Amino acid sequence: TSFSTGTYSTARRAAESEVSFGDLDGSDIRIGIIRTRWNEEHVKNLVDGCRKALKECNVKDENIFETTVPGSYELPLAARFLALSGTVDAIVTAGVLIKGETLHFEYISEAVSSGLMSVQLQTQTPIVYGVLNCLTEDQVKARSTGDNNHGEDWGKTAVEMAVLRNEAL
Ligand code: DLZ
Repeated sequence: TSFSTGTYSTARRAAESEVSFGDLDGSDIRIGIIRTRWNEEHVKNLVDGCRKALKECNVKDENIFETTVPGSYELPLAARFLALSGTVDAIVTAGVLIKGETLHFEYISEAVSSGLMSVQLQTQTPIVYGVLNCLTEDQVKARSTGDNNHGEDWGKTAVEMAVLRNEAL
């Protein structure tokens, strides 16, 4: 099937070698971005990185749908609503959790991570886990700016997984 001989093998080669993810064709791919309003400045940098990568993969601006939620804890349910709407081929979540003085961080991190995994398995819609879980704001900056903007990886992952989904379903 195309699942085993097409994009999947391309993706595997890319993971194992220097093949550029930019080779992926996102020209017919629809991407949803769900971003949090918590830690807005950092999330903006990550979303900018994501959009840059989507552009490099030829995803059209009109095929990118963006919405916001209050905080990371809201991401799984919002992702489920968007996935079930059938309007996107993959979803990028974008949030930043920074550890405070209580156990809040641990509970939310775990809930969001397992919640997003459940949603993508239940809906067969790839959900990119775009949540930074950091101990300090400096750690966030080191992962959301310059040459190490994780948002770029999230965008490329979304296109790769969307292509895989559309081949598999
Ligand atoms: C309440 C809260 C706190 C303390 N910290 C963060 C954070 O660092 N990052 C984040 O995305 N959200 C935070 N929130 C908000 C929760 O995710 C959530 O929006 C509220 O608990 C309401 O459900």
